[in-house]
Amino acid sequence: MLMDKSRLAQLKEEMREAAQSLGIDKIGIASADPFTELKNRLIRHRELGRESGFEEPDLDKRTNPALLFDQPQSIIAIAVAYPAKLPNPPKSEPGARRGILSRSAWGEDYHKVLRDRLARLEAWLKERVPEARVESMVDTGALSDRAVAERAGIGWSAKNCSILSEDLGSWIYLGEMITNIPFEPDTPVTEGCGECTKCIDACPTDALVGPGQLDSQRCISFVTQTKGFVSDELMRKIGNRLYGCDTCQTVCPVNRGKNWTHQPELQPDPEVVKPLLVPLLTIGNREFKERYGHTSSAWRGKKPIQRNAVIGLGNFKDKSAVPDLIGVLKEDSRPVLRGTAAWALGRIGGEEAMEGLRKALPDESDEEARVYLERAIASLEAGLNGAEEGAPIPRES
Ligand code: B12
Ligand code: SF4
Ligand code: SF4
Repeated sequence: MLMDKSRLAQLKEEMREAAQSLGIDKIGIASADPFTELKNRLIRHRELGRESGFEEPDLDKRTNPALLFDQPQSIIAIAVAYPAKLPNPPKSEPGARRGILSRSAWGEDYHKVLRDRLARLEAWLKERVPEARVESMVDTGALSDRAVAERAGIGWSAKNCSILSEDLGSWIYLGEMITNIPFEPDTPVTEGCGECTKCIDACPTDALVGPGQLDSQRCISFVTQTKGFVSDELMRKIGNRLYGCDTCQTVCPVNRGKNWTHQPELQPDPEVVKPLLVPLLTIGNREFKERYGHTSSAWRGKKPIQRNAVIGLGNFKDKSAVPDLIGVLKEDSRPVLRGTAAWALGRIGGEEAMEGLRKALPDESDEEARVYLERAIASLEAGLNGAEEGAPIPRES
């Protein structure tokens, strides 16, 4: 592409100035060179079994922009900031317990919002450089959004794994656009965590096995997005999280006081993001789509969220939920829901729960769900509320 250096520098400056009006909170340029160090890191990550399985499996594509785009010249990285505080949060009370969606799932699905911002940026660029070619991606693309953002100076790669920006914090979604425009790359931000280890110390499952190193299989955010049975240990640690986990970000001092309310599509409806748990147990497909279909929490369907609602009720030890949980145990067609309801009843305890469990046992045909039922009964018989002991419950395969 024929463009002299001063024109390129001017265009870059104009683009930075236009960002806010395009709905973009931060913009930076990364070179399109291969991410060689990242590749080694990803190989090691895989060898250690720490992947979630949601990543693009082809590590060459993940780390070499030239395999995704003909002669890439630079990558434009963007960040869009999202809210961290719920206005007038509804109370979670005995008899009316609530679960919570992570902040990354508040408001409109961020894939849609960032694609919109990238489309606006593309139109802006093409107006000025008609021969520009671009390829945009958000989350589901092959590239590591965090590695691109880090290289483009959006923020540093923090100990909680997030891209953390001094001014925006880590409450930012990331996206990028590979281009044939040879913009001058920006300088990466120097690591700013210092001696702090608050996120590592606060992680409920010790999933942060080191600074910037995550064992995804233990990360609650990942676990809430699985569809199968969950181990007793992890169910206890899920607490009332219905989707995702924010703990390693809420404890971060850089995030203190940061709450971004200027992106209209990303503002939460408190009743949607902090919903009552009991109604979720029997929510129909149509209602689920209406309430959650527009959020990023819906991508795995309603089953994980319903399973997590059952787990939440168990963790609250909410006796008033026992009849509803017995309803799931008796009537839900999905073994994971029945088995998890048995676990929740075992955790809550009491005569009514025990009776429900005993009555359901002879009819339980699924082998794994039966294990949960038997274990819940055994623990209540032993006077242990909530299977305090016992062999590990089978994990999702
Ligand atoms: C798979 C995935 C997950 C998995 C695994 C997360 C992980 N940390 O690996 C699960 C389901 C657990 C997950 C959870 C979350 N995710 Co996620 N996820 C992704 C996805 C699709 C790929 C991430 C990946 O490849 N990880 C593998 C690791 C090894 O690589 P990486 O993090 O991409 O790259 C960094 C490391 O390699 C590191 N690194 C490189 N070399 C070396 C060397 C050493 C020695 C060390 C220590 C590190 C290091 O630096 C790179 C840049 O930071 C990206 C989107 C994308 N396409 O990139 C979103 C993405 C990372 N997720 C995002 C979000 C918001 C989350 C959650 C906060 C959601 C929530 N509230 O529940 C949590 C945070 C969990 C956490 N502590 O990381 C955002 C992050 C935004 C930000 N500000 O950083 C992304 C970028 C989506 C987006 N487009 O906005 N996620
Ligand atoms: S998202 Fe939650 S479980 Fe995962 S690393 Fe952060 S604090 Fe730990
Ligand atoms: S809590 Fe501390 S160590 Fe963790 S990301 Fe924030 S500043 Fe870094």
